[in-house]
Amino acid sequence: MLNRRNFLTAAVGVAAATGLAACAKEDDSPAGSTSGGSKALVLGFSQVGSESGWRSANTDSVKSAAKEAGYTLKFSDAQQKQENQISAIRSYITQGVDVIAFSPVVVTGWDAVLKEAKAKKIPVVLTDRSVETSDESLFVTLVGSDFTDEGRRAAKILEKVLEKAGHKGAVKIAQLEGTTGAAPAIERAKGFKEVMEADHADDWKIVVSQTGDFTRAGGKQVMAAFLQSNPDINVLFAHNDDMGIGAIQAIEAAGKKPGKDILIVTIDGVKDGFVAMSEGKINAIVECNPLLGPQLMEVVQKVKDGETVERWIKTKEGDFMQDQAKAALPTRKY
Ligand code: GZL
Repeated sequence: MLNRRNFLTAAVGVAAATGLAACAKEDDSPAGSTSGGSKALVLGFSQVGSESGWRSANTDSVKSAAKEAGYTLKFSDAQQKQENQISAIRSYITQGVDVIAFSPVVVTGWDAVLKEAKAKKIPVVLTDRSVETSDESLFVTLVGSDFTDEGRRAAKILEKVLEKAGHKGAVKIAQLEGTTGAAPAIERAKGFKEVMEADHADDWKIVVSQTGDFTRAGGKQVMAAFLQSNPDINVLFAHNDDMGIGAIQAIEAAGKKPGKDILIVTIDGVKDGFVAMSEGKINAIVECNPLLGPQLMEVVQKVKDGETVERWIKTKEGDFMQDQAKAALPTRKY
């Protein structure tokens, strides 16, 4: 898995794939025209699924940026199943696309299919999430956020939320984790724990933690169970807005006030998260920018042209307290 130390500046060049684009496939964006009559770049993209508002915005960004760039986009939605992503990548290899890009649903289990792409000289670009592999040559770069830093930022902004709420006494935290085995789930939990253990070992405690699979339904269901087993929870850290929004429904059903009885910090910054924050139900949001499309297309062209690219191209993102929500809402792009 990528982390700040190993990959910040390692630059990797790749031979441009010369595979010919095969015949059309479902969900192809129209072939764009390119200067000099050369064939439009063909990009095979395997998306995690459509589990959250973040994911929908990410898909829109990839599709619109590919269209803007004049690329032929072959797009597949894996419905959060790794086997679907592997078969989509295999299909792109068979079709001889120029570049393969994907957001890996979990970090392990990719070496075999990525070796097949390498054997056919098709470069692979990771977007959003990373993979664990001992063979660095299996992908060229990651275009995405630093999830461990997002976890640290969530803990740091929780300090401000507690202070603003005038919280006194023990901080009993429920954690709604993302998809088990997914990079954002692993790394956000790690970053949050790092700050908690370093700066709040005596008064913060994660009393319960379980995956809600990044979905609203998952967040609601698991939070309801949390409230049964740990009625004295006074903070919720949710790895994404959608699980936080689902949890709000469970908190209200239990007769408690989200944002007051239970302070809530989430990650993503989708519009519905900002709406909940403007209603006082979420106390702070750590942004994770899904609008990776333009950066991805830029990198894809460079990779096809055999140019050297950075090993990790990080997205820029901010953090928002509740009193910033109303002003920020009109300009939120996702
Ligand atoms: C993060 C992304 C996560 C979002 C969730 O980059 O992988 O997946 O935080 C989404 O909303 O489901």
